Amino acid sequence: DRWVLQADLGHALRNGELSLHFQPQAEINGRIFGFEALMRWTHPTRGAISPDAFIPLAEASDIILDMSAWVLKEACRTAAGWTHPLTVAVNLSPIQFQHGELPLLIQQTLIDTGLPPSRLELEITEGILLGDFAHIVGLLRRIKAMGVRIAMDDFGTGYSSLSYLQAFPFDKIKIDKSFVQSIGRTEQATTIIRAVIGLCRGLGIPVIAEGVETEEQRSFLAQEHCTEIQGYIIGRPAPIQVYSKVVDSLAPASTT
Ligand code: G
Ligand code: G
Ligand code: MN
Repeated sequence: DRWVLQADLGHALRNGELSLHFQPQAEINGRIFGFEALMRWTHPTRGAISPDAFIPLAEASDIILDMSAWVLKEACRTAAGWTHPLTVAVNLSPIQFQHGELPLLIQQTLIDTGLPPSRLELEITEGILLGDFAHIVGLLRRIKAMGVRIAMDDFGTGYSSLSYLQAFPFDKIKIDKSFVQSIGRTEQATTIIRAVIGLCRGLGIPVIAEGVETEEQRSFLAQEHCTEIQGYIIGRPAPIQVYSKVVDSLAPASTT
């Protein structure tokens, strides 16, 4: 089954079966400042397949490189077309750091799409730093030098090492949804979130909490001085048309 799916994945990009959903990111008061682009695969016979199922397959076969290049370009192209200069966040795969010239791909994509670098944020997971650490930090520094921001995704779930925060000046930390969803349920999660927010504030790194679904979670985060949130309480991942009012609301009548 895995093998068949992997073979199908090889055609997915060419057959136009991949698409992007966009999920809003907001200030704690709900004002949307940007979107995270999330890859979707609609299989011709099986229908929607979750990224959790197909991204590991794509990563096992280098198909991830073409798919990721497509996501980056599609996300930048879409964001460049918005009336409001909102930000767009794109997830990177560790495989992209092992092959090809990632900084050049990013630079070329910005040139081709016309998106200003300041509007692009790239999300990496802690796992990326497990490889050749010095090499990867070197690539991250080159990307950051272009004016693109780098965020650490799923913070606290993987191979968290506080030394990573010292080794590279991350522009944002994303607190994993598993912690957010334990707010009010376990004292440990509450304490961890409080500590991460305090740590990042001390280091001067902005924090965004992921997976915020309830007002109880939002108000706890507000009380802890978390400044940004992402989650169903703000909006679900959806085709960008669903958010056309947000990205284009003040479009001058003469140009529409
Ligand atoms: O929305 P959700 O089910 O979309 O995403 C599940 C997982 O897939 C998340 O961990 C997310 O980071 C990852 N993911 C979604 N889109 C992409 C993508 O374009 N590239 C990579 N590498 N991961 C992605
Ligand atoms: O790992 P990453 O942060 O890139 O993954 C984002 C994932 O989180 C996607 O699968 C997305 O659909 C999911 N997600 C986003 N907001 C919420 C939320 O409020 N609740 C839950 N359960 N999942 C969410
Ligand atoms: Mn992400």
